[in-house]
Amino acid sequence: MTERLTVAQALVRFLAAQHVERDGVRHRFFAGCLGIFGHGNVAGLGQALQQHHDLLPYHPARNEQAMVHVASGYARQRNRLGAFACTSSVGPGATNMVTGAALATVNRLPVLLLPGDTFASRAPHPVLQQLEAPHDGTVSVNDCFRPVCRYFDRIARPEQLFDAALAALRVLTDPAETGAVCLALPEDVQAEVVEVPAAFLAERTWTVYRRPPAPDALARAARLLRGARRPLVVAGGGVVYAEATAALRAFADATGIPVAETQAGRGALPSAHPAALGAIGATGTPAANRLAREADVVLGVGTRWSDFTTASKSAFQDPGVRFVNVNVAGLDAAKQSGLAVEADARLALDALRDALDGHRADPAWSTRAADEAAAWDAEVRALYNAGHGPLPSQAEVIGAVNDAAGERDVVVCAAGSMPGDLHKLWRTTDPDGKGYHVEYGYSCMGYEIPGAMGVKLAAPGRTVFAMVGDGSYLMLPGELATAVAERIELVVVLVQNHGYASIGALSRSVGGAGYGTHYRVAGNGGLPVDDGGAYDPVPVDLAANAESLGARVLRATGIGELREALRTATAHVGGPVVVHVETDRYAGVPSYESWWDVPVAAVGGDAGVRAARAEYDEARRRQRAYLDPAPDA
Ligand SMILES: Cc1ncc(C[n+]2csc(CCOP(=O)(O)OP(=O)(O)O)c2C)c(N)n1
Ligand SMILES: [Mg+2]
Repeated sequence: MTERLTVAQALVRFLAAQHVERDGVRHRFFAGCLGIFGHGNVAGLGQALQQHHDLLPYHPARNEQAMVHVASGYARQRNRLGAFACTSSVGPGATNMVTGAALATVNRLPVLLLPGDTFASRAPHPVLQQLEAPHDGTVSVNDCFRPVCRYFDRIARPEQLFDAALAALRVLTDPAETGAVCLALPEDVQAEVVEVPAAFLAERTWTVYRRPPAPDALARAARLLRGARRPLVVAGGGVVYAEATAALRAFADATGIPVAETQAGRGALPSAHPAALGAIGATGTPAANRLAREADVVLGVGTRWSDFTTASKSAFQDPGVRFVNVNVAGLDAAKQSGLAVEADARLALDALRDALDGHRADPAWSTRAADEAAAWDAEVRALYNAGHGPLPSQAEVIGAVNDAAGERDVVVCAAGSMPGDLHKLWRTTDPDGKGYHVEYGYSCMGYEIPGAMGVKLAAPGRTVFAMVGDGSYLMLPGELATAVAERIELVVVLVQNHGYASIGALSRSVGGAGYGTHYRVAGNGGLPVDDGGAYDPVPVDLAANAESLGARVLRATGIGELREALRTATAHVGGPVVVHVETDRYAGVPSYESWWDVPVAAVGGDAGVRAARAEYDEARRRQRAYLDPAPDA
């Protein structure tokens, strides 16, 4: 049995019929389609979406990059068991999605991209917005998606749809392979007829099986952990995605092994747990970084070992340190010359706990972890209540938002100085680890508002706080209008410090005096010396900007007013609220016994640059290669 449909109609009906299942729980995979129409998709996919709006809801967006961020935020909050499709026109609409694709792929989040493409027939070429490549007739701008997607296909003939669509779904629903997937759709092919077999349109379920650890690998990992004198767990995003937070808690309780967390893994073990050391690495707590320095066996669970996690490979200094990597992805399991345990995080943690059979870490080591964690907690309290003036510090703003957030509420952030401060300071409470959502794989300015919209669509029962710097806000504020149109309730905390405080501080640390990191009148953004705070900011009014997009805006001066505004904002229904607060850009949270490899000019520059280079050379001496293989016996 077949049906005569356009390629676009067949695709929309296929997407609506896809389901995903894990642990016996089954639901639809696609929540809907986000999009912006142009000549490359309005007639083909646009017609199909209109005809089948009851099967696959369509949400018009304002910027193609931002709509892919909405999809990423959604997929992450759904632990990768749900996704959005995103459709764009040809040309600029399509390339606007490339950054979103990279973010999704770097963070291993499923999003399906459906850019229009130029004519497969080539009859009217060159069409509006077409890139002409004199050397290659098969190239279009959509080839930019190849390096940033986990699967790329171009449907040049209608019958290719069946094979391409199934390949796309296999990758999207595989936790080890997932990321952005791109099906480029030439605009003529979208509207062409294809005989569609009924089986292609039938309900289909993609089961995510939990992969158990190989018995040999498990036995070796258990032996290593038994022999460890100073073991440490590093929990990454994989713990949360695998819904393994309860297993992690049980593992920590049974073994007394302290737990540090990456950005994506933050909240895997709630802050109040005695084994919780919080953030590790370049933006880590002194508690985690001190224990990491001495750890001899490090059990990384669901982490990709980014430079921020390893403090650019300086975090672990024990000369004999060895790694055990539990990961669904072979790429990550093999890192740091670790013992690769390619497995689901929950099954592996449960199996390791069983294999350790009551074995506990040295009580002195566990007690030390609890003492360090308690000392750090006191430091957080002090930073939250610093009473800095006349403008408050960013840490105090974070403290006020943390206090306003309920146990299951979510904080979202991505770039600037806030991700590091949140990593250190945010007190996590949600037992499922879904309360902390900092996109730090791609750390993409502009993610905060659209990413938070995706979170809210995935978790309507939670209050979602998007913490966004002024620089990040200016990059991509337009989706606020979409949040207004779609009545997506968000609390956006807009932290105005008149420029790039994070990069300014980084610049000063490399002897650069904050060059080019202030927004200034007279176009002098790159003043030669730091002005120590007496700067003359550009008179932009971002609160008025947000208001103009239809958001409710609350202007807070100081922490008292901020707390009041947050109370009002969290009670607001029916759309986004923006709380605008100004902070002191120079009142930063320090880095605690850590380092980030940012190379300093080896020649040239002034005395400041030379001093920074000397410091850099010194720090590089602590960088390790982690080439020693884990012993296999
Ligand atoms: C799209 C993008 N461009 C550039 C960067 C590099 N970058 C990281 S943070 C930052 C400044 C962010 O400014 P703001 O949002 O005001 O936060 P603040 O640093 O002031 O806390 C820049 C330019 C980035 N992460 N993403
Ligand atoms: Mg700023």
